[in-house]
Amino acid sequence: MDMFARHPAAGDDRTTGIRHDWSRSEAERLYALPFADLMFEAQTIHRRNFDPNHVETASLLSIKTGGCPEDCGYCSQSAHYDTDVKATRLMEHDSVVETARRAKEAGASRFCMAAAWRNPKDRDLDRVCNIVSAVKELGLETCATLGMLKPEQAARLRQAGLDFYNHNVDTSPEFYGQIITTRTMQDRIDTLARARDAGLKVCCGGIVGMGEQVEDRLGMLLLLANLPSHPESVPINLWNEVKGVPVNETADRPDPIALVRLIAVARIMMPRSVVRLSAGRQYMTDEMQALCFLAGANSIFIGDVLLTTRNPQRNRDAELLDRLGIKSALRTENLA
Ligand code: SAM
Ligand code: DTB
Ligand code: SF4
Repeated sequence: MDMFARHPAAGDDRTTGIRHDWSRSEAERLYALPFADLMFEAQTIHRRNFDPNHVETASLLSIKTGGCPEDCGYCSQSAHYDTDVKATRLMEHDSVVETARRAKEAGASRFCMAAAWRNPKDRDLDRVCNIVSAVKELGLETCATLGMLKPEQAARLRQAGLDFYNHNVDTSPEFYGQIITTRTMQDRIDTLARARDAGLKVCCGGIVGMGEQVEDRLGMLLLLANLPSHPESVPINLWNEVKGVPVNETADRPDPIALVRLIAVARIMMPRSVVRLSAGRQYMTDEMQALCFLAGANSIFIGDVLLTTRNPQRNRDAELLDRLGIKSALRTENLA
């Protein structure tokens, strides 16, 4: 199937395969392909753009946990819900840098620092900028996720050496209002544009398994793929269960094949983006993860915890990648 033959007009670059004019019917048609055809299409595109035997390893640290004023219905860190997470202050500079150093030793190539803020205060941003510069000096790629940014804040982070800004759309525009009321989808799109304008690379994706329909998952991919530039990183999170948050009432974990199909559609619609199999790997079998890598996922978070929830143990990941012959910075020999 040649999804490019029908698009000789603007937005269609036949040499790179990068398009920003995906229609819902195209996304639905891809998603509904016989599994073998969908996987073949995704693998073909994946191999054209990436080493199919390489997976990026990112490490995550919550540098400021809990007490967040936003009401994201899936999140353990929102102050609106009674969860087991205790609020902390912004971590000390040296402990963040030491954690980053250990993450590098353990096989991380990117270090992502997350703060439970609606947006950073300028005073806090000064401290984060110093941390970013020090982490960058360790030879790690740097990523931060700090909530909404003003244009000058994005510029300062870039100057400090930040490579990526993570800010997720989380779900489809249609389902969004059922999950978050304190921040609009347009607020998120504005922050993404500010990060991009400041020269930051963008990491943007969302969550599945919150009770959304397949059409919402495809709606989220359409939103991402039709942004003015594709995010360089697209994290696909499977909701990691958290007690005490409203998403418990609606949560519905997708059937594994449905998730593999979604990853394949993301790969086809955003051929050059690194697709991260993000939260929720703790629920996945090795076989399911292997299918996700075949479908085009080429990044994972390593480490036993994400921000407040669990991730597969590092030795399980190292063994899985070894069994699949996948190269990464994470090797069994650097297991401390
Ligand atoms: N506070 C910042 C913000 O939301 O902009 C940054 C940190 S926030 C935890 C980053 C992203 O993690 C969220 O946008 C959401 O997509 C994802 N996330 C949060 N809790 C999750 C959970 N329980 N399961 C899966 N993904 C989750
Ligand atoms: C993203 O899309 N997933 C990461 C990162 N960006 C910041 C966060 C996952 C958090 C999972 C829930 C937790 O551990 O609290
Ligand atoms: Fe706050 Fe981010 Fe959690 Fe939303 S996802 S409640 S903004 S920490």
